[in-house]
Amino acid sequence: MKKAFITGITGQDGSYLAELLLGKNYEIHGLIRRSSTFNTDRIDHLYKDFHDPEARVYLHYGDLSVSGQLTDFSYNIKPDEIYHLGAQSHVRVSFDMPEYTGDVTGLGTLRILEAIRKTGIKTRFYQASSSEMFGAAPPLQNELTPFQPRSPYAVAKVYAYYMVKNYRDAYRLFACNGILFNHESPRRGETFVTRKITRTATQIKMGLKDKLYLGNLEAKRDWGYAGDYVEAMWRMLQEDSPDDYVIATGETHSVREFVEKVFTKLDLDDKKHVFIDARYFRPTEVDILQGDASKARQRLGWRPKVSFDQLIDMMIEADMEIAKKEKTLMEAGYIDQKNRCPA
Ligand code: NAP
Ligand code: F7E
Repeated sequence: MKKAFITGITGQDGSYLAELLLGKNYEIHGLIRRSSTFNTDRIDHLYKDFHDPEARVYLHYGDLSVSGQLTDFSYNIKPDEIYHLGAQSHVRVSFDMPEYTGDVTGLGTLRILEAIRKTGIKTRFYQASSSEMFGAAPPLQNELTPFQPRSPYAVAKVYAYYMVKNYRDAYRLFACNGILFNHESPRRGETFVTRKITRTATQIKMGLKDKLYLGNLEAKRDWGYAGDYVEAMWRMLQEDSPDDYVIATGETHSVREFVEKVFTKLDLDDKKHVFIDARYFRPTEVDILQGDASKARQRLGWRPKVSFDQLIDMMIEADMEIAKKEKTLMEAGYIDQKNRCPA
């Protein structure tokens, strides 16, 4: 049985990857942060108490800002594969917390690479690199496109990307950068734009809310489905030699187009419900991302399976179920109208 160590296992990608690896009979170890409320919603369905003979998911408390612990985990677990997905991953928030983002998203990667080097364990390493590194570079972006990062998050990811390359060259680590373009799902965090749209639009449909506040509607993104993208991560680590790969659909759509599609599918008029709030604009924006994943297609045999429209349908369907439950609970007086802090 292969062993995998996943940082960021409680996040969107971590949960889909854990599912995929369990299906391939891996033993899974995940790094989780202590939180004052439960933060394991996305993986609760995979977890079995460690007394259960069928338990194959083990969680370890830790933090990417603490290097000694990461070294201990590497040494004690000796994973065959490490998927490093943990990060402060919100671009807008990275402008509010640039130092923290540099520490967790940038140095966090170095801390794991150092843990591998110092312990000398034989493992394969996946780095969650990002299309945000391309920033202002014109489309179509591929592995040869020079980076032009436009946020503290993107700069931190560029640092991590080059550290991975350096450790691969200097210490012969089997380390890969997956340069993933935006990928979404019903498990996407609610402050990322696609989920914010489907979540609020379905609440509007159920009469729970009336308004959706957004920032820049003209930005364009290459949006894929997270379930498809974690398959690419795994494939990279099964190759004979380590390399870097762009993972994308090759299509680009504006935030406005996403809004219009969602509201039309729900038979709602977006002009009546969608408003612009300057708080959601970024000091520097990435105007357009559109990836060229030819290398991954040819070498890994990877291609996206879920289309843009299917992704939207999937997210609307899941959020409609949540909104219906919320409505029932509200009518029974169990919850009040749900307001969230902005991000
Ligand atoms: P996500 O949902 O925001 O998950 C981030 C994960 O990192 C969570 O499990 C979070 O734990 C954990 N984390 C944050 N700070 C940490 C710290 N200090 N110590 C330990 N763990 C910490 O992100 P995602 O969408 O799954 O993305 C996974 C990775 O891919 C990230 O590195 C992201 O930057 C990168 N990426 C994402 C996309 C995308 O479109 N989704 C595209 C390219 C690259 P909590 O649950 O406790 O917050
Ligand atoms: O923004 C615009 C916003 O926050 C997409 C992360 O997973 O993908 C993600 O980063 C676009 C931007 O994702 C709102 O200005 C308009 O142009 O969903 P997002 P992101 O910034 O592209 C990359 C690849 C990652 O690596 C990151 O970890 O939508 N936008 N109005 C808005 N965005 C948000 N969040 N909220 C709004 O109200």
